[in-house]
Amino acid sequence: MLSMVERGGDDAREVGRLAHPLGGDAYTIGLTGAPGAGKSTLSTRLVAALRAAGDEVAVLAVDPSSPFTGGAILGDRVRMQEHALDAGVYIRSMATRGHLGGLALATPQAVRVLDAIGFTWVVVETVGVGQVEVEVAGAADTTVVVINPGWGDAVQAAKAGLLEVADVFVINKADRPGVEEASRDLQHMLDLSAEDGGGAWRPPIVPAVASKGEGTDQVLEAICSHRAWLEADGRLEAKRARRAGEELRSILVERLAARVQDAYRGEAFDAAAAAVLAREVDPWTATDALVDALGQ
Ligand SMILES: Nc1nc2c(ncn2[C@@H]2O[C@H](COP(=O)(O)OP(=O)(O)OP(=O)(O)O)[C@@H](O)[C@H]2O)c(=O)[nH]1
Ligand SMILES: [Mg+2]
Repeated sequence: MLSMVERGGDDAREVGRLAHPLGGDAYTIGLTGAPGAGKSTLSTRLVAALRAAGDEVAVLAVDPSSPFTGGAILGDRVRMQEHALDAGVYIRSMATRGHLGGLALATPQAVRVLDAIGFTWVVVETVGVGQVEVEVAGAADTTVVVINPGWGDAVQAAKAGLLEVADVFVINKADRPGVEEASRDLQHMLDLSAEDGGGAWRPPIVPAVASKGEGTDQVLEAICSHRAWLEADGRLEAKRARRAGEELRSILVERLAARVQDAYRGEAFDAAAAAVLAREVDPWTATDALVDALGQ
């Protein structure tokens, strides 16, 4: 089913249609950050912690197929091997097949399938470079942004748009110097972007050494606090309602764009363009007629 989703088209739509009524119970965690920040190492640790609690976990490692991360899929497989024999864990790398919209459209469908199958948690790992990758991770219930110690990393994260999507910050590789500086930078930027008024969520900043498993429990606690905050006062429902609206909107835009494309190739369009050229009609009135024709 995930392969169908990856390929897109009618099969993907049919899979989505069948899966949709069965889902709604999975909690999604987005994990994003610069290449090599330690996302996969951290997600392996999180999987272990969630498994220890008896939950079933799926991980989608979204591979942007960029030349810089060509080794990502193999690397992830090797790192994730400790879970290979565990039936309660499912790990898959999703390829984008080169076209950008593919990633944005296929990932939510893949999550829908894993949700329908009954995974309690779905972790979506994306490299936090590029708007689409950031958006994909940001569409999770809780989004974890992984940065590394040292001056400037937090600033880079902010430039990539990661500040806006972060619910939890992890300063991974805290065995290296510069944890304090990175934390201070983040605090400062959070102060600047903080919303006025009480009740807003302020992303906690959690140091971790994923390679040694240090800080995993604290990261999970931060995720669970954010979840508890979302679940209070109907915030999670509101967030998911916004997401459903966003999804509908993008399907609608896609559909309408396809129809516009058809109309653009039609005779009525050529006739309208000729009439505009001959000054028989102004472009706005001509467009009104074309839009009316789209609705039929
Ligand atoms: N020193 C140190 N190294 C770490 C830590 N966590 C991960 N690493 C190492 O950092 C490298 C990259 O880790 P990954 O988990 O593959 O990072 P990633 O963010 O998933 O990388 P991409 O998916 O390629 O973007 C590996 O060699 C890890 O062993 C840490 O806490 N400290
Ligand atoms: Mg990775």
